[in-house]
Amino acid sequence: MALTAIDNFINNEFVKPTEGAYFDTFNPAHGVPHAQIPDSTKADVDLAYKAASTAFTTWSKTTKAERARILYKIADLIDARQDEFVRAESKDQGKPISLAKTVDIPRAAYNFRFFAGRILHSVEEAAELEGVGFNYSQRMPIGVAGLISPWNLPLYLLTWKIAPCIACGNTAICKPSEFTSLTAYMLCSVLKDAGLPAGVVNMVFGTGMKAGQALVEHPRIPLISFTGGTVTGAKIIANSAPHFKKLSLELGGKNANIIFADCDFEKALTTSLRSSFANQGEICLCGSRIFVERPIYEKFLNGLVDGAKKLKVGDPSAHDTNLGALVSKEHWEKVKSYIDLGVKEGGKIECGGDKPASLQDEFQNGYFLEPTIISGLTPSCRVMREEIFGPVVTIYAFDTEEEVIQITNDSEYGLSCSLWTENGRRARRVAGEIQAGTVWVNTWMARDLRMPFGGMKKSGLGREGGEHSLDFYTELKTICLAD
Ligand code: TXE
Repeated sequence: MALTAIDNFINNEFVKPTEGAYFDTFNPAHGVPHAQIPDSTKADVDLAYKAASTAFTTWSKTTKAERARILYKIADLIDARQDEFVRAESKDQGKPISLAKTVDIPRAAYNFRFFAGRILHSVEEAAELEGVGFNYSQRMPIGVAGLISPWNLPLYLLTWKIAPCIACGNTAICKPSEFTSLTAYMLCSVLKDAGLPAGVVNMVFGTGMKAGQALVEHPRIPLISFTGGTVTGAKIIANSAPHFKKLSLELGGKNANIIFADCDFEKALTTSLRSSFANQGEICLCGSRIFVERPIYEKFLNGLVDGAKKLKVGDPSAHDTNLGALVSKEHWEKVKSYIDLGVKEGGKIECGGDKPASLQDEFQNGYFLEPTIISGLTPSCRVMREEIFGPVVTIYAFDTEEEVIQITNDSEYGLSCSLWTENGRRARRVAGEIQAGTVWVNTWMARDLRMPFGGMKKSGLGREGGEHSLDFYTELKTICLAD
C-alpha cells in the first residue's frame, strides 16, 4: 500500500524539508507504516519563522472582525470535510471512529468558532485616576508563537492552540506530534481555502528532539504553548529559560475518580467506564485512580469489571468499537510494563492485562490492549502514582472523606478529579480541598471553553480557556492619559 507523503506548510505552500529526510509513521491498528513525515530541522523552523514574522506585521494589524470572519470560515470548512477528518484521525491515532466523530473533529471546528466569537466580545479595563488622568488597558499581539501538540487528541489539541493564537493577532509555527501528523497536514489546505493570509499558520512536521527543540530554543519566538508529557515539559522550561519565553504547559495527570457510597450508583459506574477507558485511556483527564468508599466497593468493582469485559476492543473504523489501538508499539510496551509492574507490586488483575485474544487476523500486529482493572495496590505503589496513559486503572477502597482527600492530594500531579456524591455540602467541601485544576462533581470531561483550564503541580503551568487564553496570547499594557 502506498504511503501518504506529507510536507511542511510554510507561507501557504507545501514544501519539502530542507534536508529532504522523512520517517515513517505507523497505522496503529495494523502495525504497518502508512505515512511519511518530514524530519524537519532547525533550518525548516528558520524558514517558517521568516514567513511567520513577515506575516505578523500585517496580521497583527488586521481587525478583529476580519480575523473572526476567517476563523468562522475555517470552522465551516472543517465541518464540511468532517468525514474525511474523522477517518484520518481514527486511522492515524488508532482511536474509535465514533470518538473522532463525536469528540475530536467537532471540537476542532468549535475551537475556531469559540475564539472567533470571543475576541469580538472582550472589553478591557478602564479607570480614572482622580486629578491625574485616565487609564485604560490594551492587549497587543505578541509575535510568532510555537505551538507543540501531542498525539492523543491530535487535531482537537492543536486547534485549541492555533485558534486563540491567531485570533489574538499572532502568527504561528506548529509542531504536531510525530506520531499523528495527518489531520494537521489536512488542516493546512483548510486554512488556505478559508483565506488565511500566507505565513499566519505554518506547520513544521518532525520529531520533538529536532523540530520541537528548535522552536523552543529559537531566540525570536517569544511564546510556546505545549501539551504533552511532564518530562518534556521540564525540558521545555530549561531550554527556553535563556530567552524568558512565555510558556503555557499542559502536562500529565494521575487523576482521582472518587466514588462516595451516597452516589447515583449507575451514573457513577457508567461514567467511570468512560473516564477509565475512553480513547484507550490516552486522555490526560482520564480518571486512572479509582477510590471507592468501602460500603459499595465490592459492588462497584464487580460492576466495573462486568462493564469493562463488555467493551469492544478492535477495528477503530467499526462504529460499535469502544477501544481502538494504542498509538504506537513503544507506547503499548510502556503501558504493558506498568501492568506487569502492578502484578510485581502485589496487585490483582481483575480483568484485561494483555492483548485481546479475539482480534481478527488483519489486526494481529496492531497495538491493542484490553481494558485493565488492578486492585489490591496501595497508594504508595508506582502504578498508583505514575502516569500510565493507557486503558489501565487501579481501584482502592477508602473509609473516610479525610483519607480520600489526603491520598488524592498526595500526588505529584494535579490536573483533574471527579467525585461522585448526592450530598451537595460534601461535594462543595471536598471539591474545595482537592489540588487539581478541574474538579468534576457527578460528571466527567464536561468542558466550558470560557472557564480556566490547566494543571497544578507537575500537571502544568498557566491556564488557558476564555479570558485566560487571551492573557496568554497577548501582552496586556496600561496606557495612562494625563488630564
Ligand atoms: O509526549 P511528548 P510523548 C504523556 C503520557 C505519555 C508521555 C510521553 O504519559 O506516555 O507523555 O508521550 C514534542 N522540545 N502525555 O512521548 O514527548 C513531541 O514531538 C520540544 C500526556 O508522545 O511530551 C510532541 O509534538 N518539543 C499528554 C509533543 O512534544 C518536544 C499527551 C508531545 O510529546 C520535545 C501526550 C522537546 N525536547 C502524552 N520532545 C497530555 N497531557 O495530554 C518532544 N517534543
